[in-house]
Amino acid sequence: MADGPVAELLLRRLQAADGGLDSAELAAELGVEHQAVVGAVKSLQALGEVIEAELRSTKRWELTAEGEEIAREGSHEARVFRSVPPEGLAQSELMRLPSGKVGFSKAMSNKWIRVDKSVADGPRVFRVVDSMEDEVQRRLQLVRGGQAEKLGEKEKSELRKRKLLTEVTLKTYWVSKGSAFSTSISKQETELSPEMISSGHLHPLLKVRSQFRQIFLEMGFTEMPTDNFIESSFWNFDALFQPQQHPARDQHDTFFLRDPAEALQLPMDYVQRVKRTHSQGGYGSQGYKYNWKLDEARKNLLRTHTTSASARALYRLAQKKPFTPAKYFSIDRVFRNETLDATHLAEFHQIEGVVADHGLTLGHLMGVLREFFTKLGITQLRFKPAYNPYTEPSMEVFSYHQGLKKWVEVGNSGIFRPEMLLPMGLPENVSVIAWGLSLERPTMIKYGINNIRELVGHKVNLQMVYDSPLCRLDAEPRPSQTQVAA
Ligand code: FB9
Repeated sequence: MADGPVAELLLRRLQAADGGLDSAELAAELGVEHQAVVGAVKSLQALGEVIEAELRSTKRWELTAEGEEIAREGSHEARVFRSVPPEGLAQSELMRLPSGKVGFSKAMSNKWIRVDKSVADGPRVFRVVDSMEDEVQRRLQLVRGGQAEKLGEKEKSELRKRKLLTEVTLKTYWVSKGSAFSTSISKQETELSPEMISSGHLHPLLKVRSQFRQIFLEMGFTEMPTDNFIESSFWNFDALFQPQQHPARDQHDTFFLRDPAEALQLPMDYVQRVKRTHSQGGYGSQGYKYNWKLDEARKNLLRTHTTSASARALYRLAQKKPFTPAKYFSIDRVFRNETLDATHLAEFHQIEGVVADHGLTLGHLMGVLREFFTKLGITQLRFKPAYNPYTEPSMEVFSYHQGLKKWVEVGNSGIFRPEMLLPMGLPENVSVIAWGLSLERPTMIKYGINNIRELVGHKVNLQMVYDSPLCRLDAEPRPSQTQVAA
C-alpha cells in the first residue's frame, strides 16, 4: 500500500523527471532517510507496473567520523600551527595538546613550523609562515558538499590512507515510469487501496495486515515468500536446530501430512551439516548427541511458524557471496494442533521480522523492537528472558496497554543460534536477530473482539466486516472496546 507521502512525492518527481531518478538522490532532495525512499519504492512495486525499479550499486565517497571532525574543526596540523604564538611554544607543551602528536609532524613536513633546539630550556617551536591554507579541511569539505569529483585520485587516496575518507557502495534504485504509471496511486485488484481500507469493507485482519506490511516496508524490510503452507520437518524444525525428539514435533502439537507424506527434495550437502550439528555438534557446540534420522526430517507438515520461511530466506542469503546484510519480514498463516478456546484456533497469522548483519547484539534487537512497536503506538516495552529452541538469548516482549490497564505480551524474540546459522554457510561474524507476534491478537484488541470466532471462521458476522471502521493500530481502541483478553 503506497499511500505514504514519500511515495506520492516520488511519483510527482518521476512525472517531472526525464528518464528516471535515483533513490539516494531523491532522499537527499526530500531530506528523508534513503530507507524511507526504498520503502516507498517497494510498496509501489507491490502495486504492479506503476514504476520500474532497477537495483544498482553506486560507489560514493563519505567522510569517516574523524573526517567529519576535521572538516568542521580543521586538520590537526592546522590546529598545531594555530596553537604556536609569535614568541614560540615549548615542543614539550605542544605535544601535550590534543592535536599535538598527530599534527606536529605534518605541520613540520608542510614547513609551517620549525623547531629551535638551541633554546636553553628545551626545544621550542616557531611558525615559519604567517598564514597557511588548510588543504585537508578544504578537500574534506568538498566531499561533504557532494563535490568529491573535484578531487584528484591521488588526493582521495591520500585522505583514504589517513582514514578520513572511505568509499562506500550504496545499493540504490534507478526508478522509472512503469507501463501503468500514474501519479494518483491506484491499486490492482489483489492489492489493498486506501479507498478499500477507508471504505471499511475489508476484513479487519486484512486491514491490520496491510498496516503491518507498510510498517515493515517503511523500515526497509523485504517480504519473504511464504506461499507454502506445507513444509518439511527439515525446514520447520531441523534447520532451526530443534531436536527431533522435541515435544513440539509430536502429533498433538503439529499437523503432519499423510499425502504427500515426505519431502523428497532437500539440499543434501546442507542436510548433512545439519545432521552432524544435531548428532555430534560442531561450530563450538556439543550438539544434542542423538541419532538424527533423515526420515524424520522428510516428514511433511503444516508449518507451525513462519520461521521456516525465515530459515529458507537465510539459507538463500548464505549462498550469495560476499555476504550482504538483509532485513526480511513475513505475515502469513501457521497451523498448530492446539486445544481450541475463545482465543485459540488451530491456525493463526504469524508476523515475523528478521535482521541479518555483522555483529548484531541484544541491544540491536531491543532497538529494532522499540522502533517497530513505536510505529504501532506501543511505546512502553519491557523485555523478559525466555526460551526458544532456536534462539539464544530469547526475550518475551511486554507492553503496558493503556486501554486494558495491564502489561500484555506483545511478542517473542531472540538471536538465532550459531548451530542454526553456521551450517547454512553464513559467516561466523554474522548474527541474526528476529521477532514474532500474531496478527489476530492486535486485531482483536483494536476491534474490541472477545472471541476469535467473531474474527475468523464460518460464524463471522459479515455485517461487522462491512461496518468495521478504518482502524489505526497506533491509536487507542474505541472506549466501548477495551475489555478484551489479550
Ligand atoms: O501477538 C501477541 N500479542 C500481541 C501482539 C500485539 C498486540 O498489539 C496490541 C494492539 C496493541 C497485542 C498482543 N503474542 C504472540 C503474545 C500472546 O498473545 C501469546 O499468548 C500468543 N502468541 C502466539 C503464539 O501462541 C502459540 C502470539 C503468537 C506468537 C508468539 C510468538 C511468536 C509469534 C507469534 C514468535 C516468534 C519468534 C521468536 C524468535 C525468533 C523468531 C520468531
